[in-house]
Amino acid sequence: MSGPVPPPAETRSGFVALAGRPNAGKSTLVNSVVGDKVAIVSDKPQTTRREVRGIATRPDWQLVLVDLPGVQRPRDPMTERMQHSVERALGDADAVLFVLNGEQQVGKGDRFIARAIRAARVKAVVAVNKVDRLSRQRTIEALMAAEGLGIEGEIFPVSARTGAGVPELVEHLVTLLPVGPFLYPAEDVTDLPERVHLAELIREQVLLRTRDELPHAVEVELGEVVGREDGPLEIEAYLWAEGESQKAILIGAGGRMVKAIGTAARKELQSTFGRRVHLDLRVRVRKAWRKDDALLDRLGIG
Ligand SMILES: Nc1nc2c(ncn2[C@@H]2O[C@H](COP(=O)(O)OP(=O)(O)OP(=O)(O)O)[C@@H](O)[C@H]2O)c(=O)[nH]1
Ligand SMILES: [Mg+2]
Repeated sequence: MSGPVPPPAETRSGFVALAGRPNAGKSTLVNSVVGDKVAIVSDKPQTTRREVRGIATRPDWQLVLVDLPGVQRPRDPMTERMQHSVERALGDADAVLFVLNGEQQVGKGDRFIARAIRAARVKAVVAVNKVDRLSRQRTIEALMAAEGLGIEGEIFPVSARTGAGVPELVEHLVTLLPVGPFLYPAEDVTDLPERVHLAELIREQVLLRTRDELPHAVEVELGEVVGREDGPLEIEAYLWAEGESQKAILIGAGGRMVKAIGTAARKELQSTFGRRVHLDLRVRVRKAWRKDDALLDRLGIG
């Protein structure tokens, strides 16, 4: 038979919010489902600070995954805002995907999240992640521990890193979506504004190269972005540090640290946006930026 393919009779679409402790692999899982790097990932807890929606579209469904900050006790106005945004997102979603780190024992933090999900009265699914690091026996134990959390919903063993188990999980999530038209254009993979996406990819390189308190104390804000035809995308960005000693670490001996961050970030940006990038990074001190409501608003946190 020839001729145009008729559109599917019925489409499903909706939002699935990801909840879980910091470092469970929520952002990695979103990138794996979307097939593109929409959310930044690092081994530091609390990598995600702002909601990121990753969009996966097939002819008959559109799944919008809402990547959220890891749930933990707030420590300052910034983490408080992050926490509130998580609660709001759980209430607004069509379903919640609770991501557990299979490498760790189920703990107090997970039971706290399980209670919040039950209280939100939303359909839930559990993913036990990082099974690529577990033996068969330990995977079974992790699945049983997940069951002990008392979430009414299916439990899937997955590896966001290798993709194992992810298609089965996605297939199930789609069945939980309401019937309805697509919410975003089929070619979109995220709703992040380009400026935020750019700043996040730079922040990822800061996270990968810093440790202790520093990863949590740095924020990236874009300055001017100029993209002339035939020329590179010229990006100016500020790295906000909270004090002079942090600033010194970020700059590094002879400027080596900021240079390494800049080189790596430029490569990421070039491959993500498919064009040449010129990046001008400036390290600045802004005391207590995590308590600065106006700045947090501008940065879109909470
Ligand atoms: N081995 C293995 N590592 C994983 C897997 N998924 C994620 N990771 C690693 O776990 C770390 C945390 O991943 P993220 O995706 O940033 O975790 P997150 O849950 O989004 O963390 P927050 O944003 O801090 O809440 C990173 O180092 C990932 O590479 C997995 O399936 N297997
Ligand atoms: Mg994350």
